[in-house]
Amino acid sequence: MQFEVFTLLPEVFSPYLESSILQRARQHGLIDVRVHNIRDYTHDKHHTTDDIPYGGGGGMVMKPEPIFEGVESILGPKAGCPIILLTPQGRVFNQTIAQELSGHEKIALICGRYEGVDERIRKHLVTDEISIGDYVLTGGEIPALILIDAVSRLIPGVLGDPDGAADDSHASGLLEYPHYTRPPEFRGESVPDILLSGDHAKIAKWRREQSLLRTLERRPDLLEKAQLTDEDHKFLLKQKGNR
Ligand code: 21W
Repeated sequence: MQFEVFTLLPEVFSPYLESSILQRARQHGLIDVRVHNIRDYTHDKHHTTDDIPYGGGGGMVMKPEPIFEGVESILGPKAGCPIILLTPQGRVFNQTIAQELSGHEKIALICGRYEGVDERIRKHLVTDEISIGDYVLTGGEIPALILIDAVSRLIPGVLGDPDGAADDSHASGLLEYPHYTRPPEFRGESVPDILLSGDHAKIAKWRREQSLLRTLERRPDLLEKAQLTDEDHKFLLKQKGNR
């Protein structure tokens, strides 16, 4: 899978991409991230990428020409792949969107800075607008890295474990059950006996119930979309009765 990233801060991408799982994925040819400096597609003496807004008001707006030229020179005149603008105005990124994007061979990501981008970029270049949540950042670079991270780990072979991604809390629609490792007792707190029992059926049942409980407590909104069995429903009803 190929990511073509367009940004005014190309240097922020390498440290993360050169670490751990994504580095390995790149070395194995599973993903390729090319980072393009929007400033390289300017032609004036000062390499201008932004300008004051028509109509007045504060802040600066990213000019259309360098972004159009950069994207078109890398993707060709008819891209055919998603061209995603990272913007606070986009649809909010989630696991379903990550799965959908992981089906593409190539994705272009445009990172905004300043107050935003000239509206003609949205209207005539971009195919999709994505936000990573309702808080204010200084630009789209970290959102682009988040998207690359979430999409890459869904590509077969990127995670060591072949069904690692299927096991995820957000793939099942529930939060994860509690995890424990050695030692069996730490600062007076023991690992639940059931996990040491060796009874795999009981352990699976306990984990499922813990997932349901956690989701009910912390993210009841997720229960509406989660795929629940009759037994799950019975368990949840019993919990609600006890509160
Ligand atoms: C932040 C750009 C605020 C524009 C009304 C008028 C990309 C982002 C970004 C940024 C504004 C994402 C204003 C979650 C984010 C991003 C920079 C608007 C204030 N309000 N996902 N002017 N959060 N942020 N400026 O910030 O580019 S995806």
